[in-house]
Amino acid sequence: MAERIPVPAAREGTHCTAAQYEELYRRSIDDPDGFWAEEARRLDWFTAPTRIADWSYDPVAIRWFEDGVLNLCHNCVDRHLPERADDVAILWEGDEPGNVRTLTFRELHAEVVRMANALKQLGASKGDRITLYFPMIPEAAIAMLACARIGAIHSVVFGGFSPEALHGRIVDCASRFVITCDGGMRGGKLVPLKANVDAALAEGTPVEAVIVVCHLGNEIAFNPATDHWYHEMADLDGDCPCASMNAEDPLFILYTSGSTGKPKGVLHTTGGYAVWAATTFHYVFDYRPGELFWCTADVGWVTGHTYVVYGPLANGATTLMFEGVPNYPDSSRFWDMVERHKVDIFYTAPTAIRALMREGDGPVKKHDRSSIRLLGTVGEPINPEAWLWYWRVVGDERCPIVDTWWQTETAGIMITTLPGAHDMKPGSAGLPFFGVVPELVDADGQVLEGAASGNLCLARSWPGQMRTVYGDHERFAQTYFSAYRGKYFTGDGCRRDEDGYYWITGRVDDVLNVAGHRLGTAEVESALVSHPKVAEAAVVGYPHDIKGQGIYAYVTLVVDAEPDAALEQELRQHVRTEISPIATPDIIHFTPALPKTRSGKIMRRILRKIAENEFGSLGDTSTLADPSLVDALIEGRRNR
Ligand code: 6R9
Repeated sequence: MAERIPVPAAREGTHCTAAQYEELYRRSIDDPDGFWAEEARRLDWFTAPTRIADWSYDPVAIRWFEDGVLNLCHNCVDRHLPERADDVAILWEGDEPGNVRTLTFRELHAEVVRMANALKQLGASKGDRITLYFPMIPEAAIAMLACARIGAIHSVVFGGFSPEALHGRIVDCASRFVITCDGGMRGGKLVPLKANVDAALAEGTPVEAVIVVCHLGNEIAFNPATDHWYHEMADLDGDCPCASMNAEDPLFILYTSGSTGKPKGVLHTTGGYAVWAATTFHYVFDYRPGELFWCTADVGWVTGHTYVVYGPLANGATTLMFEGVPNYPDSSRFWDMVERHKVDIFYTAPTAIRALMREGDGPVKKHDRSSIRLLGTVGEPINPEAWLWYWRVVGDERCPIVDTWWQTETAGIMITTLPGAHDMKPGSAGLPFFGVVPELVDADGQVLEGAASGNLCLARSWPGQMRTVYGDHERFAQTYFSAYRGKYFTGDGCRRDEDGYYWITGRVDDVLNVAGHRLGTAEVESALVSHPKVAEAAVVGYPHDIKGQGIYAYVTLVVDAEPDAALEQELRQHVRTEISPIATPDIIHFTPALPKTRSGKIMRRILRKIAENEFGSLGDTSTLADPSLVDALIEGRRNR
């Protein structure tokens, strides 16, 4: 029996007790239209929707609230002005401790209007794709909200991605505009964002104008043909009304890795995304006015979109944005900030918890954490040891923990316990959120009942579901709806226990989850083979203490290339510049050949097992063209 930890007593007036969850969940399933029409009222609509759900998974067409009209920027900013203009909307802390800036809703409104006017002045309008490339500074959120305000579609590219990766994303959605800043700081090191944009544009893009925010004042190259210093743009203060957006008008594109090919542009639309972000934030974090919410994710990931920016602000919450990293200047940084700012709700990733756990209890205990009321995790499965450390040491066995399972594709939280409602099981995400119908399916597509393990599918649409892959609806249908007809397939394996709790076991496709970052093995492979000395590469994941999964690359070289330490270093560096430091292989294993079937298919199953040090369970190797290769690969693994 897995450990079961009773949830600490709910506070007075909690948004959802166990009994209310049962009732609301039932209603969300029996009467989805009624349920979501009601939840949609947490937003301000210019025209309230009367048509609620309209979707089909075969053929794939998904629409929610389709006759509703709204603007998400209005919902995150303007509508809070009558009641909380002077409340803090964004509390920012820079890389250096104590470098703090606050923006009230009034100030945020003024900033968003300025940025929206800047976009309009340069000719951007409704439906334009605008690429944002930022460190974690308020201007990232301001730029997102400004796009939403004028109806432009933002595509935020993580500031840690290379010029090469940025270039691919700009071209894929044909962005005519980029908003960035001179540079950012992470852990005392400068990230040259503007220089990266320059390098991306040098390869040829449709970009006509780049707005450059001055953040650090570092030296940058300035191209008068395209670049506009934001602080030098004139006439930005006039009013800028919020565009009327149909619920199904696109809100943003966010690129994410899949099992094949280049990253896909996940497209979310305005109404469904807004309802999902606002509703999940309200229930899962049980937010009350005046509380300080801190999600440590970067805005370059979906977690940053939904729980740094849109979810909190749509609820009128104060959101904390942090530019730096958990171990700078030392590994007590998170807890130092919790103490100084009196954080109420703290939401982070298992990889950060594991890294901090390794530093011992000291850095945590020396700071007062009594302000924390609720803890959360997201991004990858959390191992029970890390969960228990989070519970005992960080939360003093006082704060509920929500382990929230969801994906870029889902917009927001899908499986979680609710604080005040559900007992917790370390390592299990818990129960489905309202309207979510998980199904476990075996390899033959058979739906499994009761306690079982299988591939995790979702049987019904929910408002926050992605609508398409930008520019490639066929790929959308193929990727998510072809494995099991009539169901959305998540790509995750999962177990359901006797209490109906879900335990995500990780990806069952060729997607890696490295320190909570999604990466396709195919992406890392194509970066490796783009190096002139590499003939072939096969990349798999292997268990890594801190990162959850590490990257293991098997590489064959062209004739004359020497498999030495210098080349290993060179290949690592090559992947960093092609994709990002987060994609750097942990282990490079040079081999004269890759194990293949007689028909020439790489046998990844065997490579995975060897990388995992599971030599006893390689399964059938008799179909290999050269079975003797396996012994050599095992020998090579042992020496690493
Ligand atoms: C939000 C986000 C999605 C993949 C997902 C799964 C893994 C996320 C998890 C989790 C176990 C959790 N994942 N949360 N696994 N427990 N609480 O991370 O989106 O970057 O698209 O990744 O992350 O494998 O399929 P994204």
